[in-house]
Amino acid sequence: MSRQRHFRACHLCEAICGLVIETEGGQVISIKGDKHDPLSRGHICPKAVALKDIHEDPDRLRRPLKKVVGADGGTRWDEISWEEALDTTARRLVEIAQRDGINAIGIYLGNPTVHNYGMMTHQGNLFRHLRTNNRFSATSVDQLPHHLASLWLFGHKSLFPIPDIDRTDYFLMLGANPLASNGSIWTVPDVKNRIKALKARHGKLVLIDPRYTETAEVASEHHFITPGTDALFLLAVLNTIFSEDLARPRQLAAFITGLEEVAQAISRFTPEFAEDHTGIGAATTRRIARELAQAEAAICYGRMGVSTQAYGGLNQWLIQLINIATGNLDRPGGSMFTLPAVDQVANISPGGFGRHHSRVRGLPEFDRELPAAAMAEEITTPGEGQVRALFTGAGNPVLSTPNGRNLDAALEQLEFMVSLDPYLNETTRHADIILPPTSPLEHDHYDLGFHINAIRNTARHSEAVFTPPPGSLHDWEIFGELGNRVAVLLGLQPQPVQPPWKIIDAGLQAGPYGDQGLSLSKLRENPSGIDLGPLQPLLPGRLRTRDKMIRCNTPEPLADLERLRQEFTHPHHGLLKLIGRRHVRSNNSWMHNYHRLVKGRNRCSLLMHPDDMLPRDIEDGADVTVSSRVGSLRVRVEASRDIMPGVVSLPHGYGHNRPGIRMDVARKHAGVSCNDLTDELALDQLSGNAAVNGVLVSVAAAI
Ligand SMILES: Nc1nc2c(c(=O)[nH]1)N[C@H]1C(S)=C(S)[C@@H](COP(=O)(O)OP(=O)(O)OC[C@H]3O[C@@H](n4cnc5c(=O)[nH]c(N)nc54)[C@H](O)[C@@H]3O)O[C@H]1N2
Ligand SMILES: Nc1nc2c(c(=O)[nH]1)N[C@H]1C(S)=C(S)[C@@H](COP(=O)(O)OP(=O)(O)OC[C@H]3O[C@@H](n4cnc5c(=O)[nH]c(N)nc54)[C@H](O)[C@@H]3O)O[C@H]1N2
Ligand code: SF4
Ligand SMILES: [Mo]
Repeated sequence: MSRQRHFRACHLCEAICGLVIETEGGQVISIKGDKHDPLSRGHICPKAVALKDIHEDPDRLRRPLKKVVGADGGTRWDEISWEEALDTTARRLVEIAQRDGINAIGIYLGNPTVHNYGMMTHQGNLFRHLRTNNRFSATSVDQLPHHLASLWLFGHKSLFPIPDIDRTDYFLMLGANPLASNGSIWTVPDVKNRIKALKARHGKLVLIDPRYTETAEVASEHHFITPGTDALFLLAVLNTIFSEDLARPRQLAAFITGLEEVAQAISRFTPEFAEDHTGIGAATTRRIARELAQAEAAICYGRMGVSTQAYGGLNQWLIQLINIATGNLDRPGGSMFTLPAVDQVANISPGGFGRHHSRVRGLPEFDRELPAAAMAEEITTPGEGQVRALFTGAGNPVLSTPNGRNLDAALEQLEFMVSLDPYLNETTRHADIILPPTSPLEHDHYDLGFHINAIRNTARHSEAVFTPPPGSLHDWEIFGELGNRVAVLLGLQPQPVQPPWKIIDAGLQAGPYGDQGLSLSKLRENPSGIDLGPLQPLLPGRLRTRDKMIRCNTPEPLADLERLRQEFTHPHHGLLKLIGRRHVRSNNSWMHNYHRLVKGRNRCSLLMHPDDMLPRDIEDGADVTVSSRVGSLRVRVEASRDIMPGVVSLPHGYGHNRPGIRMDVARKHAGVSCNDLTDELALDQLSGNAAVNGVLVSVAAAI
């Protein structure tokens, strides 16, 4: 048997590292970093080897499953043919939609959708026939505030300013831990060395986080902040920039308006007002504001910790206003826009906000999706528009959305549920039919979702490593097949389904580098990827606002200032604040079934400061009960001075001890689900994003 080398992108996180995979026969022999990849330069993390483990996992489903309820009321899963699985799914969806109206269909799409380009290019094949208001996704437990800020300021939900770390002098980072996450809305493989290089050229990384994280260890400066108070800190920074006359929008001045109005509206939010709540001294805040404003090139960036909290929308808007006011938007070494080879900004809708609202709680849609925190009530509350059938794709909302227990119970009330997923897990166990796609190594790959967020313009296409086994279907083929079956049932013409690479090839040729000959065949000749250069200033041309202006005085976040002011004029409550935690060997809820990633110390523990443990009589390593409005759970506590007093931290994505799942290794490392504590009512009221950070909890020694 001959050995073969394959060049391949790792699709597991946003860093999109280039890999060299050696195979022999049907086996993966080795997985290494690809030194010739222009973006990742050979970097990989310990998760890359999981590509082999996912592919070989005996628990990974290879055939469609159908739930069968026995005479004794017990359930079992039968393997069925693709014909039966697809026919039944299409028929049930159409029946329910025709009987109860289209809003009786619910859709939830999870995070790996964005890491699997065929799911992005082909979901429309099915969903164009299911134009329900009840669409949900992981976006509203994640980056929704980034989209909103981009829509408001730049006119398109996907126009994300990307920290140009390799050329910056000063980096103010809030609520992100790229050393564990490898970067998010910021495709920045090898981030540790890039931070080191920043410091070596006498630049500075200032990190604001309630935990002294892996990233804090390499930062120049770290400051604890009370969870959920970042808006006060950001306002204080911006306020200082205005009041000390440090605002200089430089090249942006010609196409921004409304900055003065913002300066006026925030004048009461001083560093002194913030200090009482954030825990960051007024003098420190002023110094940071001055350093940032006076640096030749500076970045302000915030991620999960400032998005999935009560002021996510306000935070992300303020972050961009700081970049704008200091002239660091669209400037080398600041936050810049990419010009990706397949240009999503040109190809997809800009997004919209609040054009309809959820039936039960009246929460606003964003980009035709409702907040995931509203999903359970839309299933359980009777009336017109109640969700009776649910399609989930690449998602595990039972573990990843607030009050997961509540959703867990709600899913049982559905009349029909189908899951496009390779695993029988906490969510898909509620399905009537599970449709498992091919393994990632069995289909080709293009990073449609992440070249657009990368610190350099690059493009790369990876061929499939293995030929899919007979009788298997890719995610995109499943969407195509289902879409056509639904079309026929609706009396419409089925459409030919072209493979996603054809769409990419067309996108490359029509894209910004098409006139330089970029095409799929060119990428195939360069399997490590093609470098299209560093990010370039692109404004105002790339703005998608109607008049190519940036209107800084966005009414919605300005109105939200009053909510903030009111909350922080009231006294404190005395409860602890729960935040999350990521680890480089884990990835959301689905990376716990691979022995080499979960072996060793149990990582699903509650971090707590000794000063909070002493008065509660809690000992290091003991079990504690953590309780919130929605529930309580028992978990082992780990004393740590790396966590701010008053704050506790528990990772999400665990809780694999539920009956009926088929993930053997994960069950043995079950842990508890942090989202059995997070609250579906705790939202950023502005955006509808889930506030999974800063959840009020009490902790007591377990009895
Ligand atoms: N408390 C708390 N909650 C959080 C977070 C947090 O920090 N704290 N983080 C939030 C964030 S940022 C996110 S993105 C969400 C994630 O939330 P989800 O996207 O709902 O959950 P994942 O854990 O990513 O589950 C991915 C599912 O996709 C399946 N899958 C993997 N690859 C493929 C594929 O190629 N095709 C298909 N069809 N299926 C596939 C897996 O088997 C798994 O069932 O969780 C959010 N929830
Ligand atoms: N290894 C690994 N990598 C991943 C993932 C994973 O699960 N594991 N998930 C992927 C996904 S889907 C995403 S979205 C990204 C997320 O990428 P990041 O946002 O970089 O990762 P997090 O670890 O969630 O970082 C959030 C930080 O915010 C802090 N924080 C919590 N609350 C607050 C607050 O109120 N204020 C401030 N200032 N900070 C706060 C937390 O302590 C934490 O350090 O990671 C991606 N990469
Ligand atoms: S950092 Fe790790 S998981 Fe992320 S793309 Fe690179 S190798 Fe894959
Ligand atoms: Mo995410």
